[in-house]
Amino acid sequence: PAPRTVLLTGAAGGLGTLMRGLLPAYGYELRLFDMVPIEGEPDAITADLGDKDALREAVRGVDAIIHLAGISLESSFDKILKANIEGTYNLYEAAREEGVHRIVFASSNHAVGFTPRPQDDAPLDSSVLIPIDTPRRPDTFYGLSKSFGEDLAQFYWDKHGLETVSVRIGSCFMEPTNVRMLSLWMSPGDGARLFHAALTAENVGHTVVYGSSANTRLWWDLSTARALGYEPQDDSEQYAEKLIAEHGELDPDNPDHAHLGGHFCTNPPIWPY
Ligand code: NAI
Ligand code: 15L
Repeated sequence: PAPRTVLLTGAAGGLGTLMRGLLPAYGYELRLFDMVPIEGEPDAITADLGDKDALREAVRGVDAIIHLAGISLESSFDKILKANIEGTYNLYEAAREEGVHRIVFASSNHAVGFTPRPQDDAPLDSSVLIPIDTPRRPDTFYGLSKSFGEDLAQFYWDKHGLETVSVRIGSCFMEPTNVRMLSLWMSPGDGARLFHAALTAENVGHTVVYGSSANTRLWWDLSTARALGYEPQDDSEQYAEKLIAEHGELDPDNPDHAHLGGHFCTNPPIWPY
């Protein structure tokens, strides 16, 4: 049966807030989890991913989990180790112990961030799109933790039959804010469509997908996402003229623009806490 009760970790964050707004329309009943309280949500669980007892209670009785909680930018290895590596392990262990069978894991483009981006003069057909089985090339400790999360997900499928869809999210914000995001943007509406597909597709085992809208300037292959039933409705192209006027085209000689992970490869934004 399709899942109904879904634990949303990282529910206080940017993507969590967008999904709290959009996913109930698909019929999901969300249980919210974050280390910071969520205004207007007295039933949300306020706990850290390091708190195994709280996690065990949080996952008890849910049909599936969308795992967004964690450090979402670059940080020290120690902090990433606690929140993203140990935290994701703690969540999977809790899910296994409580018999939850499906997790949607928020991986990131930064797990493959050092992959060269397709050049602007390349023909935009599927032969140049970055394939889903491209070798992982993390661009940060952050990206490394997402690479670990994907391996953890594969392991829990092979060993314990716990299914995961790992979504290598591009940039999911209300609007794209730079030229790189014209290629990587996932509109919030498409984000909800993709999470819904990842929650409801049958027999996913461990499936890895790229997460973006059907952008004109797409760099990667959406076929594994489409195979889950995802049908993106949006395209960032409506923002192209304005963003290119503001920032200029991507420059092949600029190291910030050379790779899929963009400036995370050279000068990553640092998690402020
Ligand atoms: P965010 O930083 O706005 O939200 C992350 C949330 O996780 C925060 O509310 C924070 O309080 C919570 N959190 C952090 N450490 C925690 C811990 N130890 N225990 C409990 N809660 C903890 O990030 P955003 O943009 O909402 O991203 C959500 C997820 O999606 C992250 O895992 C991020 O890596 C991933 N992602 C997001 C992308 C995007 O475009 N927004 C792109 C690629 C991946
Ligand atoms: C990510 O993984 C980050 O969590 C998000 O804040 C954006 O920076 C995104 O990647 C991106 O590459 O634009």
